Amino acid sequence: MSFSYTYLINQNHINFSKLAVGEKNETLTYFFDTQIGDKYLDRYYTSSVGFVHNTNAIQITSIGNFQNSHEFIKDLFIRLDEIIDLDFIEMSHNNGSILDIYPISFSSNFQENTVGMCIKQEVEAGKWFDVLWLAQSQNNLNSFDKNTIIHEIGHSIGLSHPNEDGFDERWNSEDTVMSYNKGDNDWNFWFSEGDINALKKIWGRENDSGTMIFNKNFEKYKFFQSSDHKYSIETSIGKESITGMKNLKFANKIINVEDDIEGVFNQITGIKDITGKIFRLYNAAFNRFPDSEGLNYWIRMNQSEENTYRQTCSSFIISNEFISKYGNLISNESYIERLYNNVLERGADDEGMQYWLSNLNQGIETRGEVLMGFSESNENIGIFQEVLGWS
Ligand SMILES: [Ca+2]
Ligand SMILES: [Ca+2]
Ligand SMILES: [Ca+2]
Repeated sequence: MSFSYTYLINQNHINFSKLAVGEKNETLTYFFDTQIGDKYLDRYYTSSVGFVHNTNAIQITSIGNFQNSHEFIKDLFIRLDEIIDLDFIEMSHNNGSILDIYPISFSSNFQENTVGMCIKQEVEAGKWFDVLWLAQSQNNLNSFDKNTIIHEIGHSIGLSHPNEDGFDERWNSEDTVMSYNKGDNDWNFWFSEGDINALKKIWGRENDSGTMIFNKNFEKYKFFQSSDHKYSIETSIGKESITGMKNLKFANKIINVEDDIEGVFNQITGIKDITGKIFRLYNAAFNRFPDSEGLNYWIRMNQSEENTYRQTCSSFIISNEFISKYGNLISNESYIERLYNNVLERGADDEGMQYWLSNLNQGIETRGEVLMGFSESNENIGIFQEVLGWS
């Protein structure tokens, strides 16, 4: 069983973090306590009687910037800031900061095995977190300490234990820093892919510069338009809005949202007319979103009647891009399998497979005609309508 970021999502917990940061705000201010010595923390929480304030509720012994833990935390926030839309600013005092971090050697509310704690604090005017973590050794910030820090910070920015059980033996700190189990080799002290996906889901992908960054090649993604002309990209965490963005950066290219996404959707004038048919053919033949220029070229060739739709399909089929997607010498059966995967995004059903296979084997249809059949099937037109935001 593979780990899913959704195991870290608990909406109640997220809501607390979101309210702490503030609606329409994307900056989390944090404070790192460098003042060594004994001190008291107050507790603020809500109960059935309303807001409660317990003065001097927790006694702690602060150890200041233990083994450069302050630098570790600063670097953690700098690195995370670039990835998620939430932004981090350090404050020199804890008056109004959202996250207060205390490196300690003692806390009166810790049990024998407690090494860290993320305490939710709440008054009528707002919410914040106190994070306590207990250094394990006298003379070096080890991987366990770092894991404790990132785990507690993870809580403050909305992550829960995997399915609310940090000890679940199926996962360890390599799957998520929110696990209480060590990794195969060591304690992990950077957010896993699952952690990052959960954080992107909660806070959004960083977009402040007008550019959003995606890990895979452009061709791996699907794009959607909504009925009110908003645009989104489908990623491993679902649909993410790209409306108002300037550029999207992929592993293999940078594309311009206005030219390359809106510019493609704007060429579609109807579901069943030639503009829609050629759009669908791009996905069927190449399994990708059309490029604006290419789409425009083939629409013009058809509208001026220099080319028929059937001839366009033949041109697609002999292109290098088609051959690289489908292979040259594959069996009829594999060809149909790939059409199901690429066009309809599902495996073949028995009845469909038999139908297309017998048409191909008996020479009733060519491979080009089968491609057109898939591209113009009701199922694919349904997918296309969803992509287009038309119903
Ligand atoms: Ca950020
Ligand atoms: Ca931001
Ligand atoms: Ca932003």
